[in-house]
Amino acid sequence: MRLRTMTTVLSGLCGFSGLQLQTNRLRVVYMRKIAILTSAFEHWCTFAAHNGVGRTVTFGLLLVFGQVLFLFTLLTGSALAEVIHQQEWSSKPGSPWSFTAGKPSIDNTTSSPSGGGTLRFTYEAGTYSSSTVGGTATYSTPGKTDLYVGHWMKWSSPFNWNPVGTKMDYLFLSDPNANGNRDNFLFMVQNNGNTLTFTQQLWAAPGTQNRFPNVSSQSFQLNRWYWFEFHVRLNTVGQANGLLEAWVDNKLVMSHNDVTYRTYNSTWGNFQHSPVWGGGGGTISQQQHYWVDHTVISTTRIGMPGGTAPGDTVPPAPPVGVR
Ligand SMILES: [Ca+2]
Repeated sequence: MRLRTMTTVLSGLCGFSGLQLQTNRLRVVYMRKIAILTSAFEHWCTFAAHNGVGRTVTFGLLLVFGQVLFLFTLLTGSALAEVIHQQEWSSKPGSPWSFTAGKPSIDNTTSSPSGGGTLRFTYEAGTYSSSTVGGTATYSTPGKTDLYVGHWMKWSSPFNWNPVGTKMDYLFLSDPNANGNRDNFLFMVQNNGNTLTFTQQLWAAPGTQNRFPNVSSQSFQLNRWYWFEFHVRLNTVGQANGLLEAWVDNKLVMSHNDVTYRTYNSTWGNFQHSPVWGGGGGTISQQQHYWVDHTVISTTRIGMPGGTAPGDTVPPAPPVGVR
């Protein structure tokens, strides 16, 4: 009876906290643990009652209470530490989102893996002498040193890739340096859809720092949704020890642990869907689009919606002694 009550309470707690896949596994482990403990405690209570072991019962009770308290802290702590924001793009949200005037737009006609509306960036046909962008969507999330961002993305077909780079996302530090500029980085696609590039832009160290897939290569097709996710942990100021990971469709493609994200003390600040077509001009032969959906900003791994649970990304060691 107590076990059932405990399990019900915990289920309710876990359900209410809206934990994601990663924590689901954790909570299953702890629910099992707590169920076993509760069951053992009940048996002990019965034994103690029959044998008049009052002090031991009290001690047992304290032990179980401690476990429950620990579990509660763990679950609620995880819930608070997980998803900061999730956006389904059924309409343009208010603060802390902000948008360039009139664009991008909400598109309810394109089907997406997460359903409902999508965020659509439009590039008009023309020959451009410099970069162009179909709008910017900015989410302000200051105070974080470790951040995950994930979203669906798709380019229309046909689509002219920019000769230099077709950008997707930017992330800026929350504070400016002494000259009023913020260090930032971006992700873009180069080489006609065949290269995913990370570009760090440090004001104190002019000249960009590019990083490329070093785990698995990745090229992008048109008219196909991809789940894109990245993880960035700030470096110690003065040390090149920042962490960068990127996944495409849940596959780790990039993992670097020697990135300099900042040269002065600050935290992550503004995330942007800012698909700048550029770094240089070029010709767009006809109107084309870039779509985004299900934008998630989190402090832990998000994982592709509907995909397998994200776990460790280190492949298992090859079997030994198999003939
Ligand atoms: Ca949607």
